[in-house]
Amino acid sequence: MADAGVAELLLKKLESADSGVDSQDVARDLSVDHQVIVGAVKSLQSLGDLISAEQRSSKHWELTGEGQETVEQGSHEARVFKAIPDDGLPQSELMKLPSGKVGFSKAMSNKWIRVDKAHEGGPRIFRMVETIEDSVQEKLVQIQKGIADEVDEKEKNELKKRKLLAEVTVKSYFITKGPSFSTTITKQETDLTPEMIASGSWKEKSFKPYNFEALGVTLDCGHLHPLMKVRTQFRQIFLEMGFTEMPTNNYIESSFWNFDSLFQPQQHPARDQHDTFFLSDPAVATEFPQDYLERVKKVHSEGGYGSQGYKYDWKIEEAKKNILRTHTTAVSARMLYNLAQKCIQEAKNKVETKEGQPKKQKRGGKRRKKRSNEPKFTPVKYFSIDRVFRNETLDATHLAEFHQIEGVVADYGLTLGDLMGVLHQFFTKLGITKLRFKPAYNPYTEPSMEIFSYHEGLKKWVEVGNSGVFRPEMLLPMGIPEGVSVIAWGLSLERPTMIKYGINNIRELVGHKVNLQMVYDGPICRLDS
Ligand code: FB9
Repeated sequence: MADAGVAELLLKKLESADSGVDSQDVARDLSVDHQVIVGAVKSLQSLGDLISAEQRSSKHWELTGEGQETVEQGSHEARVFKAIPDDGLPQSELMKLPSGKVGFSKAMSNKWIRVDKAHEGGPRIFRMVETIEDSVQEKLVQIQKGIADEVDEKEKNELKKRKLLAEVTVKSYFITKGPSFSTTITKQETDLTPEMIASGSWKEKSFKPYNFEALGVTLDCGHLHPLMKVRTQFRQIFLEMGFTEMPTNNYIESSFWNFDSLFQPQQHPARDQHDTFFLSDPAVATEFPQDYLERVKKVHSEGGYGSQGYKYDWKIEEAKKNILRTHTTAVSARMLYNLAQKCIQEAKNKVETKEGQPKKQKRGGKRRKKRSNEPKFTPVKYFSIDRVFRNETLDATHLAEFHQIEGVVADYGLTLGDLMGVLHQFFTKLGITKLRFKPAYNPYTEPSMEIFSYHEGLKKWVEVGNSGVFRPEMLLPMGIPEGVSVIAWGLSLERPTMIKYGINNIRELVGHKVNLQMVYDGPICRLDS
């Protein structure tokens, strides 16, 4: 039966009803499932005030399957009584009957039967009475006939305990005529067409009210992983701060760029196999800027640029080892080296150009003072967000890899104050305004600071990153001009993502156990709220 037909039948019943009708009664009268009537009620409600419907719930007693069987065959105890002949029945035989176990104990407690344990051949069951009254069956028959009120609550609950009766809650609607009641359903237009406007026919039509609560159609499309959503938000923050993204598409890095170029000594614990993944093939890198490599070797082993160095025998073999990069700071090192080389080359080109040209004399004035051929350094702001790998102890919040977020600013005369300032600006865009800085140590930055933020929810200060000023022993061998300083900071992508999406175990966020529905259902990410 179509819903429209059911809806019209419902209206007809309502018209002839004194006050209202119950949806369960209508379903029974029309021999349809109750949900069909519920659907008709919803569709009539969407048409306006044709009807009013108030949700109701009522309880009634219903026989269970076993209860129905009891009505037909008697209670278990009655069936056991009837199965015992005048000369009795071995107890072992009686227990094999379908109603044996349940019926035996009930018949004993009713004193309908007795056990003769001394009987030859083993315990034997005998009747104790000529006839019985099966009150359980009688009560169930009364309830089935709809005269349940004659059975008191205590008895009903007893039958419920024996799983012969169940109390069923039925939800229904009490339907009454609405202010705009009518037995006919006017088709409601869902579109106002140009033709209606041109002809004026819209004036005689009824339009379906706009449902502002309706959800949009679920698009069958791809879904971004929460990490990628948060990465996009961080990328947006860096871009609006004027930062340029670094090329991080090399997970494999030489130890030279990952450690040596950062003035991290070859005996540093972070460089051993407990903390770093080494490659077996290709095990070593072969191409390095030789002049730069020599300067790095010298600053490690003998010092230089005002530093005493580490005074150890620096080995190229150690620097050549290929690893999975442990931080994206390796990329920052490459970028800063390339930047320095570009400045040096430009300075050379400028000098060569000058040497090839006739010197221009100012009219009448003195010759301009010869500019130094010091490379002219253009300030830069770089960022990176990509995977890094560490041979860490795994736990609920740490895996052997994570995404590092790194910001780098290079300019003349930058100080720790500039670093604090850029950190305040960056974290404010994450909605983090209360920051504290704690002195720390990194091999490649001095001074270094751990960054803490006050977590209103946890009511405590939590670490939100690390930062520092790159050391001269790192920058000067690259060729970064004197006077230029580089400030940088880093944090992870996973930690803010887990906090934003309420994920406690990192394995729910990444890895083979991830519930893809979490990816589908994940809301958009707004870091600032
Ligand atoms: O991300 C971290 N915590 C964090 C970050 C954001 C955040 O956002 C909230 C929603 C608002 C919440 C928490 N941390 C750094 C701190 C801790 O989680 C720490 O236990 C884990 N750290 C990682 C490294 O652990 C092996 C996070 C990761 C980290 C640490 C340091 C750097 C990068 C990532 C760095 C650096 C650096 C320093 C100087 C110069 C250049 C780079």
